Amino acid sequence: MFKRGFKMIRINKIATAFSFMAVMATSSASVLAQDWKGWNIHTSGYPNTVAMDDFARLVNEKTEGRINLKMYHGGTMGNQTDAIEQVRLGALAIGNFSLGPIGPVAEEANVVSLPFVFKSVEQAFRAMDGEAGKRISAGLEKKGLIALAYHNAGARSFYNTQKPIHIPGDLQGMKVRVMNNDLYSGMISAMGGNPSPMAFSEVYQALKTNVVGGAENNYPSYEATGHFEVAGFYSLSEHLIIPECVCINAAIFRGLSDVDQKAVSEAAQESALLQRELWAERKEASRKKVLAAGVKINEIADKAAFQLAMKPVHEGFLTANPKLKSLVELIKNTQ
Ligand code: GTR
Repeated sequence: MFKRGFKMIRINKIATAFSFMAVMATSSASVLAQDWKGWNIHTSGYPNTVAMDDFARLVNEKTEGRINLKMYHGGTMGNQTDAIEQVRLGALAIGNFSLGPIGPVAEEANVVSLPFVFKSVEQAFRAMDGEAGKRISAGLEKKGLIALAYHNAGARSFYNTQKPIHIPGDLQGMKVRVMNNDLYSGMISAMGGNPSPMAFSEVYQALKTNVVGGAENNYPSYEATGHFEVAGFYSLSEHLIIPECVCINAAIFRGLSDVDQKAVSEAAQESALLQRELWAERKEASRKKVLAAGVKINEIADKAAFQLAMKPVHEGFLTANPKLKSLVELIKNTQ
C-alpha cells in the first residue's frame, strides 16, 4: 500500500513535471514567435510586392521561424498616410512606404520631396547610401520608424487627359492629383495648376470622371494602376525622385535580440537588391506597354524652366526649416 502510494506520487510528480515542461515550451515559443503584419500599396507582380514577399520569406528563414511576417498588399490595410501612423504606433509592424507621404511627419525625410533636389536616380541612391541617407534615417527613427532598406521608385513625371506638357505654363488651370504633402501642392500651384491631394486608390476614377485632369508618377505605377488607359499624355518632367523605405516600428525592432535584429536587417537589404533589379526591368516593360497602348510620351527639352518655377517652393521650405539647409546642400553636392 505504502509502496503503491509512493509510486502514485512519483507518477503524479513526473506527470506534473512533464506538463510543466509542456507549458514552458509553449509559453516560451509564444514569447519568442512573433506575428507581424506588413503594409504595401502595390498589387501582385509589382517589383515592391515581389520584393516584400521575398522579405517576409527571408525574415522567417533567417529567424528560424521566430518571426512570421504576413504582407497585406494592394493597400488593403488602408491608405498610405494612415498606414504610416499604424506603423509608428506599432499596430502594423512594417510598411513599404514612399518617403513622400512620410515627409510631413519626419522633416529630414521631406527634403527628398523638393522637386529636382536630386540630379538623377543614380545620384539619389549615392546620396541615400551616404551621409544624407544616414541623416534621413536618423530623422525617421526620431519619429518611431527604422528604415531597414531603401527601394527604387524611379522618377515621377506628369501625365494628363488632355495634352503634352512642354512648359510649366501648360499646367495652368489644370487640376492635378498629388500625394498628401504640402510640398507637392506648392509645386503644382507654383506652375499655375490646382493641386488635389488624394489617396492613390482613388486616382483612376478621378481621372476617368474628370474630377482631376492629371497626376504624376513613375512608369510602373502609371502602368500598373491603369492610369494610362484614361490619361494618355505622359510628359517626361522627372521632377521628383522619391526613394521608398522598408520601414519597421522602432520599438518592435529594438525589442528584438541582436541576432534577430541582424536577421531582419539582412532580409531587408537582400530583398531590396531584388527590388532594385526588378525595378529596372519593370520600368522598361511598363514604358513599352503604355507606348503600345497608344500613350503619347514626350521629352521635355527645357527642364530648366520647370526647375526655375520650383525656386519659390525650395525657398519657402528652407525659410520654414532653416536647419535642413545643410542636408539639402549635402544632397545637392553629392556627385
Ligand atoms: C507610387 C508609390 C506609392 C504611392 C504612389 C502614389 O509610385 O510607389 O507608394 O506613393 O506612388 O502616388 O500615391
